[in-house]
Amino acid sequence: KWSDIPLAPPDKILGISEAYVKDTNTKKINLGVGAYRDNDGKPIIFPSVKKAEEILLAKEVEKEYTGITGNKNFQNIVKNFIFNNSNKDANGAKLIEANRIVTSQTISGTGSLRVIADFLNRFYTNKKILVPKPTWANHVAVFKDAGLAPEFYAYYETSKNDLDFDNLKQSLQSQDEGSIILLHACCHNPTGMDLTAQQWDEVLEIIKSKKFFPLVDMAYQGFASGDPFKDIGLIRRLNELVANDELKSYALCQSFAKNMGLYGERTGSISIVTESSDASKAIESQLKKLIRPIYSSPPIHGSKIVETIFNDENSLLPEWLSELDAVVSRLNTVRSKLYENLDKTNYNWDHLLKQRGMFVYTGLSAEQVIRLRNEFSVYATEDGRFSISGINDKNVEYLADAINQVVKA
Ligand code: PLP
Ligand code: TYF
Repeated sequence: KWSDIPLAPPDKILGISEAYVKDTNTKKINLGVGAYRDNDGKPIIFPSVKKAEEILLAKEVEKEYTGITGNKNFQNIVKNFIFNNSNKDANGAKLIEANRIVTSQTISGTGSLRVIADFLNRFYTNKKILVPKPTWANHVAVFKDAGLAPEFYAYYETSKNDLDFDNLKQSLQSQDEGSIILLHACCHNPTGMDLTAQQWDEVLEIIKSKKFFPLVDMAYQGFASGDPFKDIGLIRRLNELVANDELKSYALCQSFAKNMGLYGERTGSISIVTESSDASKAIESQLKKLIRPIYSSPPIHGSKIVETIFNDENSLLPEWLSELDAVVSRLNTVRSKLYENLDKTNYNWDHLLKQRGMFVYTGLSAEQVIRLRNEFSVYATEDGRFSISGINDKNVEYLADAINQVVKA
């Protein structure tokens, strides 16, 4: 009977926005969901995206289905943008040239995670997937629903408000060989703390010796440095390992939701670096067989925007890059302003300045976050993650004051 179906709990992140909308306090602040807001607290459309849409509106003459894995032009743009780093990564260029990268457009980053999880469940013998503790909650949900077995590896120590690198290495070393391992390419969600190049090298050594299969999730490319070409150090390093035959294969889930502001357009991709061009052919055919009975083919509006921007190397592409840089620079400004206004006598806030991306991971307890919500109408998830694009010139002092009061008492 339908009436026997139990009520499911709301999503922890999206539930925050629902509660925020209902609050009538004019000083309310939404630091829940990781979606960009400008200094007036409003969502934006990148002007380069708007221009691309105008071009599409004028010239589009059909809305035909794209292929099951998207169209070649979009796939090539992704390959060239990320793996070839726009002609700066010779190893990636060779992999593309040798047909060793299979790319499929997907329903944004979440869709790419689900497709690769289904694919690995079908074709990879080991079902264990190691994910950092903490990680984006939906990682665990997607992997479980696809039949994989997520398990945490140490990543961050909240009591120290810092990476827990020694434990990270130890917890990977203690694993059996052959697991899948999820790596956040940059701007780790929720902590904002990434590994240094040196630390990545140490982790990659373990990955090699343990024969783990690396699955990279890159939802915030560009948000670490302001430049998407600079935020792919991990990809470059993985390409180098594959080129040197130290690693056979890895996969990348990627999204244009945040860095092009295409959230609801659901535009992203999955790429699998394979050991040979023959393997690529088989994998591509299996991806098609997997996707076809789920959603047949991906949406086309967002991917056409991406294509329009990348195909105009002289104006729209540099415009988008500078708009993205401005977004990241505003986030860094509000991060410093929040830091400046926080009372450092009772609490060391230095970790805020080391974190990158859309979030600060405050280290506040669930009780403190709940007090912020109940007493100050400041909405954030109970793990103490603040999505800082909700901060602006008008509310940063109110917010810092609220935090100071909650920390003091
Ligand atoms: N991966 C991480 C770490 C994220 O934070 C997000 C979105 O917040 C995604 C993937 C997927 O986002 P989308 O499905 O909107 O591309
Ligand atoms: O804030 C976050 O971490 C994400 C954001 O369809 C999000 O959960 C929201 C909706 C969605 C995908 C990602």
